[in-house]
Amino acid sequence: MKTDVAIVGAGPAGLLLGHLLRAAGIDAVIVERQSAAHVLSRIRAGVLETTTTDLMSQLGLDHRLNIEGLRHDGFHLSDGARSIRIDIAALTGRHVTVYGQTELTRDLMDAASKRGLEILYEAADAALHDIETSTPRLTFRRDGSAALLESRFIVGCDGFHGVCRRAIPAGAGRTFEKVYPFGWLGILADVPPCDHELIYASHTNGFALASMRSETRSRYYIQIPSGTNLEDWPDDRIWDELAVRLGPDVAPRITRGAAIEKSIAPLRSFVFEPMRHGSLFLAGDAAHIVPPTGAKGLNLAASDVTYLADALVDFFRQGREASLKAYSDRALARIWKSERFSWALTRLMHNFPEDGDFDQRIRIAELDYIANSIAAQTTIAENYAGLPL
Ligand code: RFL
Ligand code: PHB
Repeated sequence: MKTDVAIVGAGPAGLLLGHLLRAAGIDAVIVERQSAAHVLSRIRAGVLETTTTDLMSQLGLDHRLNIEGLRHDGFHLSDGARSIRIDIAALTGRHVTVYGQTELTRDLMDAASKRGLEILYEAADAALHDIETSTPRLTFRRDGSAALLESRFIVGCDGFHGVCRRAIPAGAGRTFEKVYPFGWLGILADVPPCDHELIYASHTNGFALASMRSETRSRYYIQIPSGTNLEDWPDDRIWDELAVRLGPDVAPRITRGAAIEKSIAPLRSFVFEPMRHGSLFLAGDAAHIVPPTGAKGLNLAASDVTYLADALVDFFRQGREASLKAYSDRALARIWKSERFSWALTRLMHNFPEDGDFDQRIRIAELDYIANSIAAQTTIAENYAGLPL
């Protein structure tokens, strides 16, 4: 099999890139390890920047997003003592859209075959060869037989645990990493949300987040120590803890219900530089991870592939390599700003085991500053809404 661009991974990065290339008449094939149903069963991001929703509009794939997406003009930071509303619309003239990653992925998957984007699901043992040449090869196993995909470029959109980043020889790249001693336990339930906006809450028991997928489906998270067992958290214990952490004003508005999904996600900040080695490019979680506090992961995947698609179109249409050479630096400039924001919001809103009374006072002072400073609120709002491409 031959194509222009072989993409590994059918998450948001791979699917968006595939569609952008097909829209420009460039051939692309996506090779995905899991089944489509498995990819759609992963409950992840919920908040889209306008850079991401604009991309779906540009692709003409925003029909359901425009109907079902919830426009949010603000969100809340609370610490029990007070709730600070970050008025994104008033401070920046922008907004974010609440639309689940599952739904965005479904829209991209459903449109793939109509647009000539081939996705090969359940492809096992993907391996990269000759990435330092202009004829890289991807081998894998599918339906019990060995398969080969030849292309001009391979793009690794295969997430943090994928094979593409690992195919880059040691010494050809550099890793920057921060692992947090806690994770998020998420619960999804078909109950109305406790508020029409998201609430990020800092509490002495730990962080909590009240989010949603629709007017009838809620998504909540609580900070839990690394190593926590999901079995130790039956639904009632989670609801009780959410009521405590979200505070007495919000607690009466929480509607409890049976979990339709529960999972634990570790928190990590991670960047791999550069995002290119020879004919291999990396995009999305394959190259970087942010803790979910800033709602940036999926949005960064979308900005990476916007830059990369532009550069690949330049290469295939005009034979120009300059944009491909600039891709890694261009993407990393935006990535590091989102890394900074996600780290800072995580630091502000979570309990760290090493924190003492001093750190607690600093946190209170910072929240107090944010509550009383339009400048501080604007900084948070413009980062949350998404920095320009
Ligand atoms: P993905 O989504 O991990 O997709 C990678 C795909 O590659 C496949 N794969 C392979 N395929 C073939 N061969 C191999 N060897 C392969 N290895 C892996 C995988 O099966 C998969 O289908 O990466 P991508 O596309 O870069 O997208 C990144 C986003 O998924 C991620 O950044 C976000 O979910 C992060 N995130 C959030 N981002 C936001 O922008 N806003 C949010 O509100 C938000 N909330 C979250 C989040 C992530 C969370 N978790 C679970 C980590 C909330 C949570 C709890
Ligand atoms: C979510 O709804 O899953 C969500 C929302 C905001 C975040 C992270 C996750 O910061």
